[in-house]
Formats: sequence, structure tokens, C-alpha cells
Amino acid sequence: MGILNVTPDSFSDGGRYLDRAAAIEHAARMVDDGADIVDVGGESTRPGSDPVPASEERDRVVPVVEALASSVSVPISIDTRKAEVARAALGAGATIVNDVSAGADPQMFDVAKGAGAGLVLMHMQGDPKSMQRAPRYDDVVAEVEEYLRGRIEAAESAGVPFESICVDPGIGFGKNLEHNLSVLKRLDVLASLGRPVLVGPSRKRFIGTILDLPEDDRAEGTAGAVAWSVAHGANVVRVHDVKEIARLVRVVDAIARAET
Ligand code: HH2
Repeated sequence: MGILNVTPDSFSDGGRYLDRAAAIEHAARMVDDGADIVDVGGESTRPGSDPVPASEERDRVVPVVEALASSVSVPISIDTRKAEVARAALGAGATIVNDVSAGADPQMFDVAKGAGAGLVLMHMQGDPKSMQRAPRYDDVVAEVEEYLRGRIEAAESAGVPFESICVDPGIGFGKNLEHNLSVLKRLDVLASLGRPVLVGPSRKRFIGTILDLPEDDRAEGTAGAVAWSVAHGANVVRVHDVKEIARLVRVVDAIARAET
């Protein structure tokens, strides 16, 4: 899953793809480089970020989704917490909703169901504005698993088919370094949920903390996190550097599938 942030303020690529032509060109390059999904987002959820009004978020993403739907060959997902934005993006040609709040908007499940869309349910403790102030867990691995189990049930109760759902432990969303490492170490636990697992470690702060490097110098650290994740059950990885990571994933996947 290649990341396309149509925002002025995303932590890594903010402002680079606000221009529509640049966004479309970047998406096409990611697909050429091996992306199987393009994830379009119009609101940064980096730690400390403020929410964006729905109308503004919609105006950022809908024209890009519309253009991509007729120009790229892979599914488009819409990265949003707002049902209104999801509805508009699905109407414009997206087929997956990537919701980092796992259906906090009461209309979200209905919208996904109505469109027959795929739905990514992600774990987050708190909200983006405050989530990194003092994240706390007794057992982060068990709590993330239980939360996701509950959100799958909630989505199913609202009529979203089990088969349409994908789960994500939410790297960096209300988690300190140790929490992120524990969740990644025990990624295999999420297999018990019976749904594909998505992981989004790309260029995130935990990598910068380990390596003491800024966002634009975390490619190798991201590769390490992705290799671990794929070897431990991740089915989808959400990344900025598609060319390098797609190659890495193909190699790790080949080893993981080898006969012994
Ligand atoms: N991370 C970000 C945004 N959306 N979606 C899923 N499913 N999983 C993630 O880990 C995830 C996500 C944050 O990264 P990014 O889009 O690069 O930054 P920003 O939120 O600043 O736009």
C-alpha cells in the first residue's frame, strides 16, 4: 500500500502532493514501482495534529481519487475518520476505507457497507492531538488484540461482511517505543482475529528514536520493520518508499513460503 498524503502538514510528505498533478504523478509512480493499493489521505493524524473540517478534507481528496480511479490499475483506499469524506471518496472511485479510528464516526460502518467497500480497522489509544502524551497499557499486545476483536464485531453487527475487514495494530498511535516494539514483536497474535493484518511503520518516530535519525533518513529502518512484519504475518504494509519496499517484501515473502 503506497501512501499519498494530499495534505499540507503530514509528518513526512506534507505539502509535496497538494498539487493535483503532482499527486497523480506520484501515485502512478508508486503503482509502477509495485504498489497494489494507493492510500489517499487528506488529514494528517501525526501526533499533535488538529482535525481538518470535513469539507476541506473532501475537497483535497475527491478530485485526486476521481483522477486516480480512471488512471491507475490498482484499488484506491481513502484514509479518513469521517464517514462523509469516505462516502464522497467511494463515490469518486475508491473501494477501501482506511479508518484509523476504527469506526468512531457512527455512520462509517453504514457507508462502508453501502458501498461494498473493504474496511481497515486500526487501533489507536486516544486521539491524534493527545495520543503521544502518556500512552499506558497493562498488556499492550492483549489490549490491541481485544480492541480489534471488538471493532470487528461492531462492524459485523452493522452489516459489514467479515471478509471485507482488515486489521491494523496502529504503530505510533497512542504507543511509546516499547509499546510499538511489543506490538510488532507479537504481530503473530493478530492472526487469531482471522483477518488480513496491515502494518504502517513507514518513517515513524520509533524508527527515528532507535536510530537517532530524522524522517527523511529512515528508509532502512522502515525496511527493517517491514521485513520483520512480513515475516511475522503482515499481509499489507503501508509505506512511502514503494520501490525499495516492494522488492524487499517479495524476497521476504519468497523465503516465508519456501518448503523446508
Ligand atoms: N499511519 C498514518 C496514517 N494512516 N493508516 C493505517 N491503517 N495504519 C497506519 O499506521 C497509518 C495510517 C500516519 O502516517 P502518514 O500518513 O505518513 O502521516 P500523517 O498522518 O501525518 O499524514
